Amino acid sequence: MRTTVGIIGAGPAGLLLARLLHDAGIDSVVLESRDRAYVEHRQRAGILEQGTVDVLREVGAGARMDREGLRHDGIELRFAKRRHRVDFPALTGGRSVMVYAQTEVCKDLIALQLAEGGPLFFEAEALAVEDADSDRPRVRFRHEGREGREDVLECDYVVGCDGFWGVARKAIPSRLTQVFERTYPFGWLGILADVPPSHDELVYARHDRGFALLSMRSPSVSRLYLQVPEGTDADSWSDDAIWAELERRFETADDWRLARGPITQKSVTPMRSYVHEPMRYGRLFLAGDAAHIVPPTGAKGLNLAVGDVVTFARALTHERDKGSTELLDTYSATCLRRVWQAERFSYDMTSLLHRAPDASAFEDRLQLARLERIASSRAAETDLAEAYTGFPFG
Ligand code: FAS
Ligand code: PHB
Repeated sequence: MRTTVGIIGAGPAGLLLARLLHDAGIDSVVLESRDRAYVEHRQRAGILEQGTVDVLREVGAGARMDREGLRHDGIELRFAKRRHRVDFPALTGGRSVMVYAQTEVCKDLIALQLAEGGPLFFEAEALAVEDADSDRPRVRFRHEGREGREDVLECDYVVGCDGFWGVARKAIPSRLTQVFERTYPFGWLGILADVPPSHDELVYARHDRGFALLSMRSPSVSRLYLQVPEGTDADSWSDDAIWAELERRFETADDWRLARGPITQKSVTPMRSYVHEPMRYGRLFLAGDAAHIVPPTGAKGLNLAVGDVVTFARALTHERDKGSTELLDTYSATCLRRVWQAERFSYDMTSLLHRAPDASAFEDRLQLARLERIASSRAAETDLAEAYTGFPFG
């Protein structure tokens, strides 16, 4: 098979890139190792920055998002039984975020791609990227598990959108790469529950017993998270224990109450900060979780992936239209500037709101003082609001 851009992975990065290229008249082929149902039901992100919302509308994948998504103009910070609302439009000149799950974004992009886009192969596992430093990179892959039978996709460019555990990154010689990593001694126990959200905006709670997050998927489905020790088995927590712990960590001085309901899904997500530099090697480009991971406290994961593929699509269109590779040549540096800002913000939010297992009373006080500062200083609050609503693309 031959194409201009070989895309490995049908997560939000790969799917959106295929749409952007399609709209620019550039052909591509998407290879995804899992089946469609798995990709469409894999619980992940839930917050879309304004920039992501705008791009999804541009590629024609905004209709259901605009119908079913929830525009949020703020978040609540909760600490020491206090409640502080951060008003995004007032602090950022009108910006907000959209609550619309990654599962739904993927469903919308897949439907569009299958209806009018280039080839999208599910159960097509990329095995390796070859000749990335030539002008004819190739992806060796196995389709539908046909043991022993391998296929080859010849490309002008390959974009690795294959996530943290993908193969694309491995094609970059380690002598040319630098990896920056931080792991955390805790993770998130996440639940889906069939109960209307107990608050109309997201609540980020810092508590001596650990972090908690109230989010949502719809007016009838809540999504909640609890900080738990790393390596925790989700099944070791009973539903009652989860609700009881959430109630403790969201406690306030007023009569706010957390409504309980049937838990339909629970899982534990490990926490990691990770950056792979460079994000390009020859004709191979990395985008999204294939190149960088952020802890989800800043709601940046999916939005960073979108920024990368917007930058790549612009660069390739520029090369096609102007015959100049300047934007392709600066792709890695351009993306990494935005990636490091998101890494910084996600790390700051994580260390602000989570309690390390060996935290001292001094560190507890420092966290409360930082939260107090955000609650009483417009400058500090604005910094958070600007970062949360999103760093500009490119
Ligand atoms: P993805 O990982 O989404 O997609 C990569 C795709 O490549 C997958 O479909 C995979 O099957 C495929 N693939 C892998 N290897 C392949 C191969 N060899 N051949 C073919 N295909 C291959 N972010 C938030 O903001 N909020 C959250 O709550 C949140 N929760 C998360 C929970 C988890 C468990 C994880 C892992 C991430 C979470 N994130 C969250 C971050 C998340 O949203 C990611 O940033 C986002 O999925 C990144 O999108 P992609 O780069 O497209 O990678
Ligand atoms: C989610 O809704 O899944 C979500 C929201 C905000 C975050 C992380 C996850 O910071």
